[in-house]
Amino acid sequence: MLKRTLVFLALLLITSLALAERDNDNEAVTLSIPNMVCMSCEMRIDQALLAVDGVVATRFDLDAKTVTVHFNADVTSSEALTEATEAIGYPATIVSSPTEAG
Ligand SMILES: [Cu+2]
Repeated sequence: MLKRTLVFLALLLITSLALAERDNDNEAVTLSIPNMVCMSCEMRIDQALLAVDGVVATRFDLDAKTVTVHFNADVTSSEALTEATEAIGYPATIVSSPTEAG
C-alpha cells in the first residue's frame, strides 16, 4: 500500500518536472510573411516550420500574413525559423521579439 503510494508520488513528480521544463523552454515569435497569400502557402510554410527541430506549434493569421511560432529556445532560434521559410520561397521578417509563452 505504501509502496504503491510512493510510486504514484514519484510519477507525479516526474510528470510535473517534465511539464515545468517544457514551459520554461517555450518561446513564441511572430513572423511577417508578405508572400503568404492563400491556404496552400500557409500549408507549405506550416510544414517547413514544423520540420524545424524545436518548433512546438504554429498559429497562422492569413489576413495579417503573420504566423506565431512557439518553439524551444534551447533547440532552435527565430533566425532558424526565418531561414526555413525563406528556403521554400517565403522570406519572413520578425515582427515581435521572442517572448516567454505563458
Ligand atoms: Cu498561396
